[in-house]
Amino acid sequence: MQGKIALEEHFAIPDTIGDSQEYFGADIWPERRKQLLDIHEERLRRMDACGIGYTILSLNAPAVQGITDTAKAIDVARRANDFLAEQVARRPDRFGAFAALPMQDPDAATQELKRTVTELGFVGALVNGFSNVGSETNATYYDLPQYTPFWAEASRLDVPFYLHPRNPLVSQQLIYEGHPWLMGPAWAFSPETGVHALRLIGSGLFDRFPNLNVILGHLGELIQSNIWRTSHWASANGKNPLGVKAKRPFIDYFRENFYVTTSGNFRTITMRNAIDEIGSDRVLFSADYPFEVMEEASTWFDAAEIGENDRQKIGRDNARRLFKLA
Ligand code: GRE
Ligand code: ZN
Repeated sequence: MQGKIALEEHFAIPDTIGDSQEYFGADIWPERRKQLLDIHEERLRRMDACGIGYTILSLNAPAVQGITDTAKAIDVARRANDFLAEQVARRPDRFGAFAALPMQDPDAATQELKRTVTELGFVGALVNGFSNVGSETNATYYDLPQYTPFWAEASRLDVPFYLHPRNPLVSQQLIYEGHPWLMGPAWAFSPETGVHALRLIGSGLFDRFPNLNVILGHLGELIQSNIWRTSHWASANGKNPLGVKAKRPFIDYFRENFYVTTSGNFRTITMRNAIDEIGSDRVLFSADYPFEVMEEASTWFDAAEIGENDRQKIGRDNARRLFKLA
């Protein structure tokens, strides 16, 4: 398929590049490093070869979210966003931008979202899970009350919030002890990110801001396969013994306030499951370059056994509508 749009595609700046190194052996890292730092050369050549017409770029992970010094987080986010804006300005026909946000300071994050969307033309934000506020042992999640003004601004600006993975806090890694191969993309990223999304739902966030859209990568971070059961047990359902704040069943918010992308999860059965669960209007193509091979994502997607109308929607038209692209 030509003219695809991809939206979980990462770059890095010198301040953040080191965060991605641990996922690769010394043999592979130099190539990944180069790919993360490149925007206009290899990336664009691969996009051409893959039929990807437009890429929405985002910073690598955890990057800003992992910076314990809030003033530094604010500074790195701002510089990353300014750098990205300059790159997009060179090729606005091929690239768009998600903001990196210093969520450590809800007010600064709100201002940066507003600045990047209204002044730099960014189409939303991509945030790498919880923020370490003041310490590496702190995890601050965005359902907490101090984020209400932030969500109000995201709702007012009407831009999506991409909740991207990071690893759980060290204090939460006991279950993986002795099994380091389950950290990161193999498993640990998804429950960390999926639970964060369920926290947003259960907090009643989407009752307060019904037009908010949250995007999850990796075909839903494991939520979709358990959503009936989570909804069955966690929703208020008239009984509400545990005091959940959300008024309606969890599954309703998953269908109405979430999008999922195919980033890093090139499995037709799972994509069809997402189409069945939330509808082909809410599934979006993505690769997760350079953590995944752009050609593998595209070759899989272009030939996947789904209807051609769905391929056009997932490959391009849904993103065009969601991000109000020309
Ligand atoms: C990512 O998407 O950010 C990512 C990593 C590390 C490994 C795989 C991956 O940061 O997809
Ligand atoms: Zn990613």
